[in-house]
Amino acid sequence: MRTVYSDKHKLRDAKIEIFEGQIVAPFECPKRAEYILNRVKEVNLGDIIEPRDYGLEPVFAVHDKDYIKFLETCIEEWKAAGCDSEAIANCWPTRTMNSPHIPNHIEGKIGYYALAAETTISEGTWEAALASKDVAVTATDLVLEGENVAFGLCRPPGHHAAVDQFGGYCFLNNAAIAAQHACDQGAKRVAILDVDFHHGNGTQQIFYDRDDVMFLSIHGDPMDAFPYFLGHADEIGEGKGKNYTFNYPLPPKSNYDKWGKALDDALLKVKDYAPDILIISLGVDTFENDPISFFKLTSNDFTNYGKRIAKIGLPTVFIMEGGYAVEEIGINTVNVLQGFDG
Ligand code: Q9C
Ligand code: ZN
Repeated sequence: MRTVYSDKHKLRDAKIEIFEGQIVAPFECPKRAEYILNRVKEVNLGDIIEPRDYGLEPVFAVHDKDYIKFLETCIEEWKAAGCDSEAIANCWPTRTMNSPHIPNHIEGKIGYYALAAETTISEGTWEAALASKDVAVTATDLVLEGENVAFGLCRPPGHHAAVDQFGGYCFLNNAAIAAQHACDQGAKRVAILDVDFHHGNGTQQIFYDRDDVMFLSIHGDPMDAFPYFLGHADEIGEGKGKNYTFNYPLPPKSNYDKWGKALDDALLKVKDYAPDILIISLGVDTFENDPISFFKLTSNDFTNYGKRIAKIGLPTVFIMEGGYAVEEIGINTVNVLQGFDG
């Protein structure tokens, strides 16, 4: 299968993350994409191609216009306010203080648009996020144009990004932008299966009331894992979208036995839905040695589930999301893709 990749991901190179009460080097770092790309080359997975430039149109089809403006100008505004640092949120419209007014000051504005504090906005972040969505849309177009599968090596990831919020290392929701693009190109039904360790809260929110995009997610139970406030089994969609969202929250230490049962159920639902295209939000932070997650999948399990996804026989786009065991991220990611390719 072909891999879509852009060097521009390197522009997202933040120096800090807030983790367990400390300032640490970000888990979501440029080395991740390097390891994946190297593995793609090492096993000769297929050609590696540059993304096409889709501009902002597919972004506005999913995200709020003022949110996009904010992402674009955030770091400039932050510096103009006298802060010589990466932009980071430290106050929010919380449950008891949530008027609809969006503050003028960048400190208030970033709180309005942030869903968590761990993720900074650094110089170059916006440009990298733009390239990442181009990678996702290009991979999707390859499949819409007739290839049976393609891999979008996206970085930064996207599935936590909501209509007008960033966080969890995500800025633009690459998988959602890709799915909406497929709809706009004439797909009648699209399914997004999110196998990242974390719940894809952003993707869920974007398509929650829609029946033309099904969303399914297998993830660490939000009672115990980020993003904490979404991803419960009783979230099933609303309005027309009722019964087009499916969540499979799993407890700490879940192994492939347990995880695979959720996958089987999700794949049955996808098959019944018979989408024109399947988008996999591919995070490999389900790995047993992932530093920030709690599932127990082994490197071989990734190959196995790639095969299981291929078995339902749908045109499939893999969109890279998380995975933070950097040394093994290339092997685990490409194992899924090779499993799919057989
Ligand atoms: N104690 C993605 O995988 N922090 N984002 C978790 C764990 C945020 C993950 C803290 C993790 C975001 C795309
Ligand atoms: Zn994740």
